[in-house]
Amino acid sequence: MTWILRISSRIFSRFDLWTQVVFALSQIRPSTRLGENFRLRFAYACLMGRDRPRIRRAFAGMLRRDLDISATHNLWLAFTAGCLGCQNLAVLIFKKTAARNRGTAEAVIAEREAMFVASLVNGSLAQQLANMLYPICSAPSTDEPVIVVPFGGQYSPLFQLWKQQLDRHAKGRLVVLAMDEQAREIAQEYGACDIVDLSPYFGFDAAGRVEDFSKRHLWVLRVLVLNEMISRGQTVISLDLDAVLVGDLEPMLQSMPDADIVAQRDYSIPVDVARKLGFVLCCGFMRIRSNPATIRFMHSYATQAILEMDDQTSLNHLLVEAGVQNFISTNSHITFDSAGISWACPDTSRVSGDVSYGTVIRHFHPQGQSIGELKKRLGCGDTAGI
Ligand SMILES: [Mn+2]
Repeated sequence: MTWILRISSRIFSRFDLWTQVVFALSQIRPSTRLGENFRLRFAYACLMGRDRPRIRRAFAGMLRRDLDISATHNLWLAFTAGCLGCQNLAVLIFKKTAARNRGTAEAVIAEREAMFVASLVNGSLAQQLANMLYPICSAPSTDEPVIVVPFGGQYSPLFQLWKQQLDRHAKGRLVVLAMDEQAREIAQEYGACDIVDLSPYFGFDAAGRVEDFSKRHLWVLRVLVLNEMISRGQTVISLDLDAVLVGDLEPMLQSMPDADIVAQRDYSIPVDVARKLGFVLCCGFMRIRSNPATIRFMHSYATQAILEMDDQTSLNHLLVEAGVQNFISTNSHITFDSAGISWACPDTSRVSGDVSYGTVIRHFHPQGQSIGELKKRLGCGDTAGI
């Protein structure tokens, strides 16, 4: 019978019937039987319908039934409580899980999550970041933007390629968000960049890689960093490490209508927004000016990112909530107004989500290709363009 509930939840999701999604999936008992995908779907439906009493009651029932079945399951229950905007409850579940399972890997994760969520909610994390960013943001100001990129040490060959292409095609002060010790050391060796050490906010597995549960911390941390920089008057270009420049950035920006925020246009998550608007904004590439409107927007973006623990879903949800006005589409870009901000997105022929096309930025999602292969696909060998 559970397959009917699973399929129904899919159909309900398709029509944004979040209460029904929660109701269908909460019939599958215990909730440990949901499986990873349906757990994520359930959490997302909770997020989308977080103010509805029926959804909150369904989750409360699940919590009474299924809390402490396993430590791993508790981590998900706590995460889902966060999606409902109950961060204090999430912290409580994480703490209880840590205490009950001392000495296990799950306890270590739960302990760290409790601290992370609590420091997000009480503002101490934002304060720590502000302190770290103070020297960077108060350096003698130039007209050049700050270019922000997150970097985990395991991607060091990609960092080399990304940096080579950045030096060829963009101007600005590079700020590396180092996720681990190795990334910090490599960025230091490269020199000529500022480093923000984010490693204290991640957990690591035995091989020294960022542990899965804490990976998502990066997205909220990045929004908080951008928020701080924008409110201190910096123009910021934010790029993913897998968003590689293959053409000059400035001429493209110059050729577009003046906009507070320029961002990559995509058709991906959140799918419900993509269906509604016909596009989503992708956080792999953004150029954000600093002005009173963007400063105000970034504050609400930071709040939303803390709730959703994701930069892209929260950005697009803010867009849908505010509505899109004055939408204009041309061959080279789209422009629109939303949330008190003017937005522009280059056409995908210029900024793409694909490794094989896009004249200025290609934001591919690495699928284990070698660097040599990537260079070939991107058309940027060591001598190309020099
Ligand atoms: Mn990316």
